[in-house]
Amino acid sequence: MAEGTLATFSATSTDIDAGAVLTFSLDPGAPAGATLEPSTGLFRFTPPSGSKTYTFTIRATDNGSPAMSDSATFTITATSVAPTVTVGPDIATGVGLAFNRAGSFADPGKNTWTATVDYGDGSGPWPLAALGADRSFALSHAYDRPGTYPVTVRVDDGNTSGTATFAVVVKPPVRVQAVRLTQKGKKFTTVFITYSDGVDPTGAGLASTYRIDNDGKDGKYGTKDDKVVLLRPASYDSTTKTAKLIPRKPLPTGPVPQLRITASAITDPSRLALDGDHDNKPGGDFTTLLRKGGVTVAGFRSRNHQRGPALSRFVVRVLHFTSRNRHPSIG
Ligand SMILES: [Ca+2]
Ligand SMILES: [Ca+2]
Ligand SMILES: [Ca+2]
Repeated sequence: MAEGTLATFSATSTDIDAGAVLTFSLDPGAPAGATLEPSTGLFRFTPPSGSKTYTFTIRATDNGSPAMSDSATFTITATSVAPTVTVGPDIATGVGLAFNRAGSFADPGKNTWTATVDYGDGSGPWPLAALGADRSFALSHAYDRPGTYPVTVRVDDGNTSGTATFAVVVKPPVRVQAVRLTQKGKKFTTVFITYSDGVDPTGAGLASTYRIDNDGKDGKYGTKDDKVVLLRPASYDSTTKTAKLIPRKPLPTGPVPQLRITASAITDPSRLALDGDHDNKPGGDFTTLLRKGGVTVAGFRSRNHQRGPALSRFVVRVLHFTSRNRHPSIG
């Protein structure tokens, strides 16, 4: 039988003396916790934990004088039962955003349990110190890279252990997927910015989130002669995940304007900021040059990333600005 489960039966005995009253008892040496009702012979025993064989001797004594008795010896063999661990389904979260999950385990034995959790990111198994009296535990962890991480909880009862696993899917932070320009004559009229995920329309639809500069006569950004291009009120279409910027005056395609997006103003559904600098972590402003005639910039450089909607003929090349070659801040 399984550890921690009740064994019960009634002992019976017959006495050939008419009217004899029998009293049942357990002989000394019976395992602790075993009981036998003297009058009915009801036996009860719950093996506490582990695989073990228990021996009992039940004695029936009559009320004659002298009292006569008889006994029977039997054994109960208990087997260890591994804990059953429950952790729930897979869960999604964002980079740097801790997920929280409550789990539990069941075990019929009267064990002393220890538990570990491996969050699947190479940090190794951690002890789960706070096992609740109700056999519950709490999981919480944050990941600093996108990916799918198997989380394994192991509960050990001293004899055997049980495990359960679920996956934490850490989504990459939102990025700029494409920047598209429409041109009329020799001027850009509209800038479309498509994000890789739905973003908060408040920030994405604000012109102040975006900044377009011309580099001025010196051909450099971050210098005094830079000119800020005034924008009309911006808008954001949550269906296409695309923001629309319209300069107050169409942008000449001659000088190469620079677009900068303030990362903190663009937040994904997990409220994580735009990964404008493509380091897989939220934050980092997005900067790109808006070149005419086919040198316009799209944001994604990774081949694994899905391209945005069909881009105009102006999008032919992907540029990525690292901290080495990025233009100085002009904020
Ligand atoms: Ca057990
Ligand atoms: Ca300049
Ligand atoms: Ca980043």
